[in-house]
Amino acid sequence: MEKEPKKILILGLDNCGKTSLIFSLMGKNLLSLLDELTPTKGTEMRKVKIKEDIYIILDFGGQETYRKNHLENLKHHLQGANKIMYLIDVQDIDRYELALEFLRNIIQIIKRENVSLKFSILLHKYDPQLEEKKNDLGEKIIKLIGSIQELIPSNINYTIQKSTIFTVFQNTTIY
Ligand SMILES: Nc1nc2c(ncn2[C@@H]2O[C@H](COP(=O)(O)OP(=O)(O)OP(=O)(O)O)[C@@H](O)[C@H]2O)c(=O)[nH]1
Ligand SMILES: [Mg+2]
Repeated sequence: MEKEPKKILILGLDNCGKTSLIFSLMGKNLLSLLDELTPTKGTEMRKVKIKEDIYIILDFGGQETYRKNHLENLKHHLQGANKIMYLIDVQDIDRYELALEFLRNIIQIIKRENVSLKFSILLHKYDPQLEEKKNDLGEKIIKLIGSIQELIPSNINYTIQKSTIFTVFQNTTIY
């Protein structure tokens, strides 16, 4: 008997790497990926089979024109969802505040709807060379982590992970 599909919602600002991450999870190689990527229009649904599990992944285009609409519709999508992934582009320092603001709005809706689901915050584009460099960015990321922790109420279970598509997908829980 086929297993019940798992429903995953992926949100974040435009250009933060959501569609790339999904393609990379689907096993597409990076070269084909670079050709295919254009900003996601509205919301795209992808069905992915990994071993015996089927995932329904909702990819919410992050451009400003769509974000308000996503917030309005989110409560419907939360029904039956198993997991939310929220991506922040760690290399896009100038938009950390904006990324936190969008996250804040999403958290409010989750609180209001009182749903229980897994919640992962992904610090994305945490490429291997960033690990090696000890620079300003490291401090900015630590501050960003602090802001995320302040924003999320303690009764919501979440993890903060770093991720990149520039290795075979790497995803390490750090908090
Ligand atoms: N350095 C780096 N770049 C990445 C990574 N993941 C994705 N990118 C790049 O980020 C850019 C945007 O990727 P998309 O996957 O289209 O971003 P998106 O979040 O789906 O954007 P919207 O569809 O507009 O919401 C592309 O040029 C990708 O190659 C990563 O791990 N590291
Ligand atoms: Mg996209």
